[in-house]
Amino acid sequence: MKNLIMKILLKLIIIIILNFADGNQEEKNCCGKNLNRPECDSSKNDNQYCSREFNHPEDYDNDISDHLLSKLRQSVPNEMVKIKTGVYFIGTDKPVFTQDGEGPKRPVELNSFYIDKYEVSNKNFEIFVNATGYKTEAEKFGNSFVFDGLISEEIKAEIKQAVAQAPWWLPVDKASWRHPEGPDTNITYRMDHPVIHVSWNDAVAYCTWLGKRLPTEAEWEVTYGYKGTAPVTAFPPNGYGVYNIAGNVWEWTSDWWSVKHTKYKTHNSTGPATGSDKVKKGGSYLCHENYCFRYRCMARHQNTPDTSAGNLGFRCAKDDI
Ligand SMILES: *[C@@H]1O[C@H](CO)[C@@H](O)[C@H](O)[C@H]1NC(C)=O
Ligand SMILES: *[C@@H]1O[C@H](CO)[C@@H](O)[C@H](O)[C@H]1NC(C)=O
Ligand SMILES: *[C@@H]1O[C@H](CO)[C@@H](O)[C@H](O)[C@H]1NC(C)=O
Ligand SMILES: [Ca+2]
Repeated sequence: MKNLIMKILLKLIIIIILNFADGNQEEKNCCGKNLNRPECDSSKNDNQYCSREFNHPEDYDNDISDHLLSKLRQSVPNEMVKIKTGVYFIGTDKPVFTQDGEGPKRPVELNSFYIDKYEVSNKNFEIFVNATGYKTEAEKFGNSFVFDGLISEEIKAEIKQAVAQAPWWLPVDKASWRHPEGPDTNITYRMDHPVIHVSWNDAVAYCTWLGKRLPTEAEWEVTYGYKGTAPVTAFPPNGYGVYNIAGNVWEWTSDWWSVKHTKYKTHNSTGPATGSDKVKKGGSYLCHENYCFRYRCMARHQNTPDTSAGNLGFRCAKDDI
């Protein structure tokens, strides 16, 4: 009898622990995990994986003239919004996810800058790829993370390498910006959708090609432009005329990830000098108040610079135009 009660109690405790662990897991999964990319081996002279250097747009031997190149560059609409010089507050003293380093609320002095009105679209990314022959890291490494619910049964059956810690994000072979849910899918009817499956390195390459850069985390947060709950279903522009800054897709920023911030005023804060992960902001279409409440201004998450996923894109910024 005593034994039975002990057994039942033990089972209960295990169930409680598992549930708790699951809850935590869920929080993490919604934001995506890092892809385990092979190390770059410079001794092998195999540039394939030394992507950042290899992919530098200027290093591409393309047979189109400078004139055509600059014409192509100009065909990407330069729709940017100016954010004024000023002292702004970023972060929050009421974090929802303390472990993400959402706090504290702190002043940051920013010089004026310009930021893209829209997330970079498939169409504009294609102009860049057409001009430079650029290959994204997902294409080079041969896979990218796709949300479980979007994968066809055929492809799911092929996936053997289930990711134990992130069952909802599966590395799908040949998934890329052109094939967002795997090789049997395409972007034909999604040219005005945000480009996805682009790594931080890919994002930097695109912005650089246009003479732009990624926004810093501080710039991104200031652009968000208002405090409070973000719209869930509709995505009207915010007060600055910037679209989908919250939600739709997560957006890469130039900052390295850290969860420790000074509470004192910084100038043009660019984040820590080094790190292993880059900050992404804004949450995605998969976020929801009850599940992954990260489509908030101060919400942040991280990925290694060579990771890509179906809910992660970017927009560019610039000091001056
Ligand atoms: C890219 O090049 C392809 C092939 O020439 C062309 O069909 C497509 O329209 C181009 N894309 C853009 C956005 O200009
Ligand atoms: C692209 O996908 C659509 C379905 O979304 C399909 O009708 C079309 O045939 C595909 N195009 C190509 C070139 O595979
Ligand atoms: C911020 O950066 C700009 C250049 O981007 C520089 O001119 C300015 O002095 C910096 N401001 C501060 C307060 O550090
Ligand atoms: Ca967004």
